[in-house]
Formats: sequence, structure tokens, C-alpha cells
Amino acid sequence: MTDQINWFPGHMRKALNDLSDRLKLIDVIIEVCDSRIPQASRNPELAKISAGKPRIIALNKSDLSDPDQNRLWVYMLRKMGTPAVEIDSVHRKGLDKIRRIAEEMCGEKLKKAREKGRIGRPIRAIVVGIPNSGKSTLMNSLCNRKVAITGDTPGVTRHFQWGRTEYGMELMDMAGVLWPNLGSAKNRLCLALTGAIRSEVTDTVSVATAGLSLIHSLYPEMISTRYGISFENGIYDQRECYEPFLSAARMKGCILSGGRIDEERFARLFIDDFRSGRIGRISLEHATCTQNRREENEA
Ligand SMILES: Nc1nc2c(ncn2[C@@H]2O[C@H](COP(=O)(O)OP(=O)(O)OP(=O)(O)O)[C@@H](O)[C@H]2O)c(=O)[nH]1
Ligand SMILES: [Mg+2]
Repeated sequence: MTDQINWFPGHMRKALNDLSDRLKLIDVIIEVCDSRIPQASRNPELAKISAGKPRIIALNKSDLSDPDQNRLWVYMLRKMGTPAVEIDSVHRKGLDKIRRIAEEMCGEKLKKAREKGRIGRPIRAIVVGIPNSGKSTLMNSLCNRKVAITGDTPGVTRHFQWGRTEYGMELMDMAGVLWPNLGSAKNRLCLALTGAIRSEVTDTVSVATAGLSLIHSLYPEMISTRYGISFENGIYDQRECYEPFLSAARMKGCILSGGRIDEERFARLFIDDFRSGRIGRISLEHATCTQNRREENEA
């Protein structure tokens, strides 16, 4: 995956700049993360800008991630002090919990508003997160109608937009935003695999090769069942997993005339298999591993 190309276009910088002003109107932040990558999908710039505001972490796309990991991540995030819920915005699962937590968080503020005569003052929430994490889908599901355009590609929403839920919460959707430095190579891989970075700015074969190895290290049976390959665990360096990548491509019939492997075609097929859940329910970041690493660093 190339480090040279810009994944932080102007509209993201503008959205981040405008966010501070918008936050003055907001009671609670709903941070929509991708449950397959609960850490890599948390934008540190958003955290900085919105520090101090009540926040709910919504681990979205939970229908695609590992259910055991979802439970662990919710537990860990709550333990670290932020209410978290696992949700599936397409099938409207877990959304009531968001409402309940928001009401709890804003109870005191609304009480004060009532005492000042502002009866029926709605809770105002903003939906923030990285591109393609499902912010607009969540907004539509909470509003029970199509307020915002959605699409399976990053960068669909470009502007701030208000909607209203059936129970009167006011919601603001915004553009998905990345940050200038996307962190470690694994972070970037996670963002590319899940579709937070536009495919035009990544090298599809590199992403798929490293992704195949990463997923194999976490869910070896799923990879060997679907692609008939098996290789050393724990590697997600593209150079180390090129041969298994070629074997998997051969197994799936991605062969050009003359017998050469059609790497590009298999890379797209593999990424699509992952994103659609055909390989299985996969979490690319495991709560236990992350926790252990953090404890090691702190020791
Ligand atoms: N499987 C699954 N797909 C989801 C879920 N939520 C959203 N999606 C899909 O993810 C894709 C992106 O959804 P959007 O709501 O447009 O994402 P967004 O965060 O608003 O994206 P930007 O506006 O580009 O930042 C769409 O294809 C949605 O159908 C979910 O909970 N599960
Ligand atoms: Mg959107």
C-alpha cells in the first residue's frame, strides 16, 4: 500500500475545521466505529476536537464482525470509561441502546432546560466517524426514513445535515473524516481492507495479500476452508504471504490465458469476500491482544 498518495482530501480538513463550531449546538457525540476495527477506526483528530463532550461509541457493522470480540470490545471500552454499544445499522439492531444512553447522559441538562421553561427541548447528537463506517445509514435508521444518501464507498457525505428521530432526538450527520497520519502499517491496512480509504489510493494486490495473511493469523480455519491454503501464523507482511496469495488465486480460478495468475482479479475478489462477510464474521483487531500489548507497554 502506498504511503505517497493523499487520503486526506480538502473536504475532510474542512469538515474537521467546521466541527468545533457545530459542537456548540451538540449535547452528545455518537462516534460510529467499524466493529471489525474498533481501534483503527477511531480518529484521534475527532477525539481531540470533541474532548469533554459526552460520547457514545457505536460499534457498527456488528453483523460482519466476530461476536465474541464485539462483546469484549464493548466491555473494554466501557471499562475505559466510554459507553459503547454494538449495533447493526442496516438491520436496526442495538439502536434502542443508543437512545437510552443518550437520554441518561443528557438527563441533567434536559432537567435544567425544563426548569427554565424550555419544555420538550430535544437531545441534539452528532454522528461522527471515519468514512464508510455507516454514519448516514445509522442516521436513516434512527430517523426511520431516508434523510441522508448512503453508499458502499468512502466519501459519500460531504456536508453537515440535520435529521430528527421519531422520538424527537435531533441528529446531525457529517462527512467521514480520516487524519493526515493514519498510524501504523497495520492501521492503514485495516482501514483499506474495510473500505475507509478509497481503493483508488491503495494498491489492491498489496492490501489483499497482507489482508489474507492478517486474517489467516486470526482465523486460520476460515481461510483454509475458503481458499484451501494454510501458512505460518502471525505474519501479515506482504512479502511473506505472496506465495499463499498466489495459491489461493489459483484455487479460485483467477488465471489469465497462458497460465499466469490474475492477481488483480483475485485481490478484488478476496477484498469483496471479506467486506461482504463471505469468509466469516471477522474482527481484524482483537481486544485481548490489544489489551495485552497495552499492558506490556505500560510494564
Ligand atoms: N453489513 C452492514 N453494512 C452496513 C452497516 N451500516 C452501514 N453499512 C453499509 O456500509 C456502507 C456505508 O454506509 P454509509 O452510511 O454511507 O457510511 P458513512 O459513514 O455515512 O460514509 P461517508 O458518508 O462516506 O463517510 C453502505 O453500503 C451501508 O449499507 C451495518 O451495520 N452492517
Ligand atoms: Mg455518510
